Amino acid sequence: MTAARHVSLIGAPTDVGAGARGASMGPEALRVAGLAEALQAHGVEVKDCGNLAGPSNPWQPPTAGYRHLDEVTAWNQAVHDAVYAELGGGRMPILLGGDHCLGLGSIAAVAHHCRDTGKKLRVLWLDAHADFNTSQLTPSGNIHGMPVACLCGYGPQELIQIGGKVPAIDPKWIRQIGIRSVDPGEKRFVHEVGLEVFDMRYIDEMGMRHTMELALATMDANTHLHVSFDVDFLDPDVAPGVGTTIPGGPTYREAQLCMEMIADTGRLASLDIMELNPALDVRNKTALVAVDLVESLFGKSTLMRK
Ligand code: HAR
Ligand code: MN
Ligand code: MN
Ligand code: MN
Repeated sequence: MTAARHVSLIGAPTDVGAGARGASMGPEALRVAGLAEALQAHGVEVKDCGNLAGPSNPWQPPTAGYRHLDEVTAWNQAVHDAVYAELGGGRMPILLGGDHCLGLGSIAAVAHHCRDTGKKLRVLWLDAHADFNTSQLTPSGNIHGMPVACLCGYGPQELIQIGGKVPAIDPKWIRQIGIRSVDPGEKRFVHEVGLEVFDMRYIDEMGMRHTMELALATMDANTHLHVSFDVDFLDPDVAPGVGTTIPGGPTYREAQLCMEMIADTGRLASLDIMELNPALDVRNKTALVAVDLVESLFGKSTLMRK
């Protein structure tokens, strides 16, 4: 819990893994929306590490099933190194994306840190998409549709080895929430590997409370909880500023409950805020919603509870 009181913001201004340009402006939009100030207001000490540097987006078609593999690799290596360094310094990294291909470097670093420290890892993947494609299965070649598969060891060698161990994580450590867009081959692969997915049908039928109770079950004092928050998790009415809007996502209140229940565990130790695309947003509304939800992740609630 102490690490969560010392946060490091790490900007990764790139859209090399995405199918639309603009997520490269995400880090600055989150800063403009007051992310650091909002965390400080909850007693969090915030260090803004500024933005990482990396190659520009060449905007090329796929080669052998991947778009921009070299550039995606360079960015993910930079993200891995920065996230790993902040964790080693006893701080809680918050990665400001950037497209979701960078979830690979971030979580590979977290897994690396957990190996160093003997912690158990639980990953909550909040997303409209499973991001479990491979070069064989992808309809687009966009690597932001592949990071979860890469983390589980299915992907190109240069990406899957970034955290120093292949596979970086076990699929059993992942819980996906909010899923409502999965490609046909990707769907078969998700089942084959046995990913635990709480899709929108599940949330509709069982409710967010029951969903989160299950997704957060069986953690203990030695668990490092990582949240990878793809902003397209949210319903597009709430969060239009993303490249791949999928209707039928969690409402504002459902998303708040999701974040509040994560906060209640006291186990949150690292976070990604990904896919925010200011070029598609309306008066920075989506960034403001993201900041509001992150406040809930850090314990803001309507009334004092404890
Ligand atoms: N599944 C589609 C593809 O692979 C779209 C993936 C979109 N991914 C994100 N991140 N926006 O979740 O191309
Ligand atoms: Mn995603
Ligand atoms: Mn090591
Ligand atoms: Mn998504």
